[in-house]
Parts: sequence; C-alpha cells; structure tokens
Amino acid sequence: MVETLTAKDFSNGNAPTWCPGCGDYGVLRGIQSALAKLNIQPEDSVLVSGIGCSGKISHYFGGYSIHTTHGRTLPTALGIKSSRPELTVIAAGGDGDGYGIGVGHLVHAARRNLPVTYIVMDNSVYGNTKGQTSPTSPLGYESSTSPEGNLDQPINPLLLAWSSGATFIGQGFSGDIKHLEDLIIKGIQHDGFSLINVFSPCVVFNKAQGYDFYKNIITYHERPASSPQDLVSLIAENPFSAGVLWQRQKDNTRYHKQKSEEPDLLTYLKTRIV
Ligand SMILES: Cc1ncc(C[n+]2csc(CCOP(=O)(O)OP(=O)(O)O)c2C)c(N)n1
Ligand code: SF4
Repeated sequence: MVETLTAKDFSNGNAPTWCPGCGDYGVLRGIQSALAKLNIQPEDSVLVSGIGCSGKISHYFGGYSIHTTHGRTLPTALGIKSSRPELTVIAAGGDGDGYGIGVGHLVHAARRNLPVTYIVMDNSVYGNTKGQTSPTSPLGYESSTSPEGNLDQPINPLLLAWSSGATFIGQGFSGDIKHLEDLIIKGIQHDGFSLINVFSPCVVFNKAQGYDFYKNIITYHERPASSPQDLVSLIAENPFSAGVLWQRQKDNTRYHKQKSEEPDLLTYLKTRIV
C-alpha cells in the first residue's frame, strides 16, 4: 500500500499513442489525479473502456483495466461493480461508443444507479475511424457520412441521462484539468451512477471544436440545478455549461443490502462444487 499517492501511481508506463494535442490526455490525467487525491490504491481501482481513440485510455492506466467491445463499456463496468462492490469502477469511452452504439446501456445504467463513474470523452466525431459524424456532431457538420452537412438533431446526453433517472450529471473540459479532476472526485464520491461528459477536442478531425472554441463558450456553475426546470433552462441557455449540473440522493439501500449479503465469489464457487 502506497501512503501518499500521485497521478504517476496510476500510470502503467505505456506512452499514449494519441495525436499530440488530443483532449484525451487531459482526461487520463484528470482520472489519475482524482484517484490519487482520494487515496484510492491502484489495485482497488478498475478502468473499463470502449472502442475508439478514447478507448485506448485503459492501455495507459496503472490500476486494473479492461478494454472491452464497442458500446459495451457500461455493462462490463456494472458487472464488475456488482460482483466487487469494494472496487472503484470507472467507465470511459467516446461519444460514439456511449451515445451511439452503446446508448441503450446509458439509459439502463442511469436507472439502475450502481456507483460507477462514467466519463465520456465527447469530441463530437468518430475520431478513430477518421472523422465520421457522431451522435453529438452539430447540425451541418460535414464528413464522409454527411457530405452535405449533418441533418440529424444532435442528442443531448445530459438531458437523456436525467430523463433516465441519473442521480449525478456533470460536464467538464479536458483543457481545464483542475476543474475536471474535482468533477471526477465528486463523481466517484457520489453514492450512485455518475455521468461526466467531457468536451475533449479531436484536433485532427474536428478542428471547428478545438480548445479555443470551448474556452470561449463554456460557462461554469458552482451549484447543481435546484429543480428539473432549472436544469433544462441551464442547458437550453448554454449546452456548454460545466460543473456538477445535477445531483440527487436516491435510496440505494437495496444495492448496499444485497452487497453485504452476497457471499464473495470464492465462497459462492465452493458452494457450487459438489
Ligand atoms: C461493433 C463495431 N462497430 C463499429 C466499429 C468501428 N469503430 C471503431 S471506433 C468507432 C467510433 C469511435 O468513435 P468515438 O466513440 O466517438 O471515439 P473516438 O475515436 O472519437 O475517441 C467505430 C465506429 C467497431 N470497432 N465495432
Ligand atoms: S484522431 Fe482525434 S480523437 Fe483520435 S487521437 Fe487523434 S486527436 Fe485524439
């Protein structure tokens, strides 16, 4: 057990292969420093990632990690948390992974409210496959899959999560690591599911939404919305609002009760061996 942890303790020494300037570096750093500040030991933490440039984040993580299949980040993370509740479980992936192919899992993870922190590196593009339009690409966004400009209304992940019952909704920016680190700490401390949407620029395929774009448009909020109406107007006013935007405590007694009553895996397996 390491007494005083630093972000470095959550690196496995592999050098990231992201493009220079990719926003995902900031997210990796935010996760590493948040865990160190919370004094969570690397062996007590798991990072589950999806497929995409963002999915590579688990390759660099110094705790346990799983690089799962496209869009299946959340079911994998929820499975781990259900069987090993004592672990800190972080799920991470891109907007394509989480809001496209995996969007159904977001809805059910929010309903179920298991204490898993879900960090989405939202660059509004499919970076890994060379810049196709994603569920959060703005209207008019031109790519090989929307050569005449995106005609589809982008989804709002925050409102989608809220309407599914999410008890913690935050938004951050990989260009502001200090703020992001604080957001991740609060997400991990929350007794329930937390969604943290992070604007994480793809400097190669979505140049219109680079660091300067976000710096000029983000507004910071000190406190979560006080009512659903407040949340909706906050997001309607500026979808680039950052901070803990929604937080509620839902009765998690059933989860904690089940957790304390469940035998550990080894004990369970022994009962199955005849
Ligand atoms: C089932 C399946 N469908 C499609 C793909 C191809 N694919 C790989 S990554 C990706 C999109 C990734 O975009 P995003 O989740 O936004 O992550 P980014 O690369 O931008 O970080 C796609 C469609 C795949 N690997 N598996
Ligand atoms: S293509 Fe975009 S998302 Fe992928 S590593 Fe490069 S900058 Fe990051």
